[in-house]
Amino acid sequence: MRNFDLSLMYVTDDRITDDVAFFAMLEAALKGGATIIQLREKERDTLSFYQRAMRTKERCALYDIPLIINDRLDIALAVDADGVHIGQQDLPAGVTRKLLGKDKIIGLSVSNRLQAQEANALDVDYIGISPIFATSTKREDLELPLGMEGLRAIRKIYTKAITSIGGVHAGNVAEIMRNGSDGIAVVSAISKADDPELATQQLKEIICQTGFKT
Ligand code: TZP
Ligand code: MG
Repeated sequence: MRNFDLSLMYVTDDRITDDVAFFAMLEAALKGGATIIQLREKERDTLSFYQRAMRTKERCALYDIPLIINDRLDIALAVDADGVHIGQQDLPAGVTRKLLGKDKIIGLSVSNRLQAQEANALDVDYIGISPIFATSTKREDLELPLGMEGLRAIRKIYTKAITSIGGVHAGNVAEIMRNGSDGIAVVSAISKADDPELATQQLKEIICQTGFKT
């Protein structure tokens, strides 16, 4: 599983604590055409994170969509997820690769050009530009938005796949794709939409129109 479609990542919303609402939202994203799911739970204890991850994996498997786990390598291993998404302060990429194995997906957040340069030497599958635009969804440890200029610069530096996260919505997806991103990753553009399935479909349509590469 290192061949995957990064074009439309739904990053789950950790403000949705209720399981019924959480899984309804996940289903909407899957039905709407999300190509990869990232389970991100910042407040949850280990047991309930694990339980949510198990159920999320079952749902993703029904749609043949990969599931990656934010930050928590132990949870990814425990549920045999398709991969992990790590930040600059998590376990180093090399250690993560060693523990996770060669067939799993590893994504790494980068917030500047130097980190993108360094990522070229790492055995990761994609980087996530974090953040591309300002967002109120993630407040802790968030660097300055890189914007289109930062994205273009990183596109020239980094040789593998790039996704962009932070303040991404239907109104700015096209320019993100045109400026060199291979995909987008969103929380609120799906989870805060009036109709999350429709919102996912609309994001996907714009991505397809701007010609995503797998
Ligand atoms: N990492 C960088 S920005 C962000 C994360 C998890 C939050 C993105 O949320 P939204 O609602 O899509 O701006
Ligand atoms: Mg992280």
